[in-house]
Amino acid sequence: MQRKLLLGVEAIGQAAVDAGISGVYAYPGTPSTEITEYIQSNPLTIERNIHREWSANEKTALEAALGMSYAGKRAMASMKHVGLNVAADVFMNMAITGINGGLVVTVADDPSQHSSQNEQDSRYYGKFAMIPIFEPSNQQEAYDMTYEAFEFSEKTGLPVMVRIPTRLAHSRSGVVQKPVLDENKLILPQNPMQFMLLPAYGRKYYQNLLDKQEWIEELSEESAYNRYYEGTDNSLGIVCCGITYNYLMENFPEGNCPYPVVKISQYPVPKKLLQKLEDECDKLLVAEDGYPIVEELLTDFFEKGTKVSGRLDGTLPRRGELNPVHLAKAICKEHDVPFQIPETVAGRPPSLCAGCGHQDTYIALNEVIANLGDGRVFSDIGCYTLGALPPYNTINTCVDMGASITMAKGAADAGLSPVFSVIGDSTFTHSGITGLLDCVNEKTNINIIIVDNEAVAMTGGQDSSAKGRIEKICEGVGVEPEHIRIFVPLRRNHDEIVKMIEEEMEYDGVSVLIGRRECVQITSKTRKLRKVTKQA
Ligand SMILES: Cc1ncc(C[n+]2csc(CCOP(=O)(O)OP(=O)(O)O)c2C)c(N)n1
Ligand code: SF4
Repeated sequence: MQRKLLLGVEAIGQAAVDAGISGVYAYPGTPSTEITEYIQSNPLTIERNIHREWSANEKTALEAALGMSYAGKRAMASMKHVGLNVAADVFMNMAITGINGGLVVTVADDPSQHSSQNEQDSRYYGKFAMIPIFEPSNQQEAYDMTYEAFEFSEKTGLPVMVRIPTRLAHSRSGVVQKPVLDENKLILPQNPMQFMLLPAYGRKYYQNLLDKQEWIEELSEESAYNRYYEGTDNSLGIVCCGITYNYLMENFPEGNCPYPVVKISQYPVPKKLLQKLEDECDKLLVAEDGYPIVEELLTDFFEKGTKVSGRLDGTLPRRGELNPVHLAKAICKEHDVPFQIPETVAGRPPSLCAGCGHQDTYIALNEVIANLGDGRVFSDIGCYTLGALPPYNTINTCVDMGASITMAKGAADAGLSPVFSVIGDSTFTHSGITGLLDCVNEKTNINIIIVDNEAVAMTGGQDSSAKGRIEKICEGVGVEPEHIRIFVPLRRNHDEIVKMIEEEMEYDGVSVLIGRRECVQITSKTRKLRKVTKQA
């Protein structure tokens, strides 16, 4: 079989294609973005014309994936961890409806918050929804487990979550491929009411989900990905979840870890394997790259039982991603080669690119608000969030996608005036439109600046879902056309932009100012591409 050198995210994309998916549905978000990008550029995907367009947000993505599963075909939805908050409604409910075609939800978590607002652990969501979770420990498992997840989903009738952290997503290893499968045929669910969650049906289906729990626990017990490794020194037993098994074994290149180890890559947790470890060892260490979920499960509430250590008692750091050195320290082993960050990657604070239009918007806005007092610019998530840093120091908030409009509205409701919201074009279409509708309905006194660079720049320049149509959307939502203003964020337009913002600030109602200029990175990419095409 073919062997490829793949990133963890690419291994997942390749596995989904090889397993015969008919569609991937996703909204970009680091570190999950390349799963979809890999599928988009895969030759077989193109040959089969598999669905691969970006969705407007994670909720619409997961719902569409569920619809494809309803029609009997295999589908994958992919997102970053905070994206699952957006998709949580459908995620919880599809565990109850179950699936028809195999459905896999890939969620990439970001412990240490390399590029996220928080480091939440998606395994909680999987447990909350009571569905199987696959947590690979390396790239080959990322491939194998994703490939098998579709069949597992069809066998159990449940969606399967594949959870990976940033390190696994963005590091490479050789991956051996499995045979390419055909796509499923279009077949509607046998029970035409399977996806009907009126309470009379929902209660019954929830009971079905509860009834399946024992079975999926047994499947975890039998899983080839959950293993008990014998040791020679039973003074300590180690539980390693997902990638932490890799981190532990990097300390034992000969594979000679003296302590018994239970490796967990499939949930619900394999109770019997854990019981055996507890029976045979004096104390336990639990390593997991995320929250101390398994550690909490094993920690005896009344403190009568086995001593369990990990993130909760400080043996491992309470927050942030783990690494082999943490594991070495936890088992009192010297790590022979201390990890060092190469100088070329050390200390590069983020900043807006030279020539970025967001700068011109912030310079103009700063002039307008200079004498108004601080704390009135609500913002959001994207490249423009860098407006929180010097030399701009313009914006005061960044919480979750879309919150700039709704938080500004709440502050306006509280009496703060004037208030500003600065939001990107993709963030606006992701989850700003409904907030705008609230403002229109209540005639909120708010100035919304949509910094429209016609791209989802922060995640690599994917197409924005309403390119060139933002003003039409605002008008459709009910903003008065004379208070929808468009400007071009360029230094030479500074005075005009300042005047426009000041005029709208005087208006007691909803104003939308759209600053439209293409992201310069996209402009330069397009230019280079044109040059290459011309030369060819
Ligand atoms: C719920 C959620 N999904 C995805 C992301 C990842 N993300 C961060 S910024 C961003 C793009 C923002 O694009 P846009 O609003 O157009 O601003 P730009 O970066 O282009 O300035 C995305 C997708 C996130 N932080 N939260
Ligand atoms: S990538 Fe584009 S939007 Fe982001 S800072 Fe650079 S120029 Fe600005």
